[in-house]
Amino acid sequence: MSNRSDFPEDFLWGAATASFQIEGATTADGRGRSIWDTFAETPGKVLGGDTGDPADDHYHRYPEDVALMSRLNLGAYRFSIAWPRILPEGSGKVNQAGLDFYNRLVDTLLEAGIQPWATLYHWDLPQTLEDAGGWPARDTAYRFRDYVQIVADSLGDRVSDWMTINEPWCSAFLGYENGHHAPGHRDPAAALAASHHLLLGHGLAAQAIRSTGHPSRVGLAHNQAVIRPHGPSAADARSARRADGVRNRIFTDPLLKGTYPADVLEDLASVSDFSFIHDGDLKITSAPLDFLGINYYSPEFVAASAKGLDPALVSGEGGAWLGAEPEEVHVSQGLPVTHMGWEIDPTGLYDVLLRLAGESGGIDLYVTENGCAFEDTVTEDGRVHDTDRLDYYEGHLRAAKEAIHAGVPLRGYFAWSLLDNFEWAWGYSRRFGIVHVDYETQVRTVKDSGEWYSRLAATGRFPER
Ligand code: PNW
Repeated sequence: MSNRSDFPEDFLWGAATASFQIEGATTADGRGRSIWDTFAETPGKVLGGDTGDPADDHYHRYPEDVALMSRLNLGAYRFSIAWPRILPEGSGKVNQAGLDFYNRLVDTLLEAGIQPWATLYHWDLPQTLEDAGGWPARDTAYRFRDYVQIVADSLGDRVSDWMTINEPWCSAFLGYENGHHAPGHRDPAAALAASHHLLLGHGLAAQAIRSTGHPSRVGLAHNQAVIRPHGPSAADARSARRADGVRNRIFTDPLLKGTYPADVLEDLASVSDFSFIHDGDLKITSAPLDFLGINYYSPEFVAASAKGLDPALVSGEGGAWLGAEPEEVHVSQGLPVTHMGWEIDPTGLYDVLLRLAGESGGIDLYVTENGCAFEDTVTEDGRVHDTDRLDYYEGHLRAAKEAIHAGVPLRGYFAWSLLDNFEWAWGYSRRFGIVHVDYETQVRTVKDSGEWYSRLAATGRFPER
């Protein structure tokens, strides 16, 4: 057994959460309403009718939760700031009590020696801004900039790393194209405009943060999809290319190159004329990033058509709205799945890290989310024996280690999630935590995966199992 570390000594070990998923206290201290309050209260949108309360009541229990992070040996904590706590109406009057909460959280983290990594938008858009047009409206990007300026002025002397937007694809497409997420619209043209305005908002927010003069770093958390053609046919390759365009390159090209991919503009010409791209926008969206955050869960296999495939393996259709043939179907490979039904394949993490290392010009990369849902129970011994989750983490972290050895500048990793939480349209039915939460009692129980992760974080070495 060698004593050498598996990870570089300064590798950052973290865990991640998001405001609406853990805070609860949705009416406390002047918080305004967000699109997720509205969506969750709309019958049929969230499984079981679950809402943002009580979640993990983290708004009141944050000292206990930071103590838990210390016990888990975390070097960093990725959390998000709820825009409607800071600006209940989306813009205008600042709610000092909201800013105070995040100031207390940041100070508590720093006292515990944990780096605060703050996401500025993890999907809880103030409802008033949605009523004024939401992300398909250009003005929302400017309102986002104003909100970010307020937060950066207040916390920028202590927050080491900012992520402007979490997963712009999810906000734009789940929110405005297929309606699975708030605000629940089904309008492809609106989704494309939303994508652009999220990127513009990112760029404007980066300017606002940098204007404070603090040495903090600016990035975002991007859920780059790992898209593979199901079969060797030219048609499947074409579907994969189109899916990659609208899932990945429509975001990474404006961010990293300051352009839009020509094939995507052509594929989508019948959906939108892209007149929402104004002169100068791409200069704003492509200002150099200090780091790139990558969220990865599972790869996706696409085929041009469901014809001839085992119907049991066709897990969904996407891209029919792209207009022209061929359509695009998602095909399962028959691998083991998590409680989300997402196939488990660590090679996807390796591939995405290699690809983005190549495309991002040598900036630091972080895995800002990776993890899995399983049906956990606290057993009679008072523990959660989540071997399946532990296997998932070990497999993916071994892939991350391989990527580092292949030269990827991967500097840290955040487990999704610190705590079981509100899993969006799935409500509380899907548990992603390395810490179990009993939603009746709010008791936290570190799962076996959490114990394992804490040992890895302390030593940089894969613990014996
Ligand atoms: C991400 N999809 O969400 C989010 O950043 C987290 O808030 C969330 O809890 C986590 O991943 C697990 O789902 C996603 O349908 C939600 O492709 C849905 C999808 C992808 C990411």
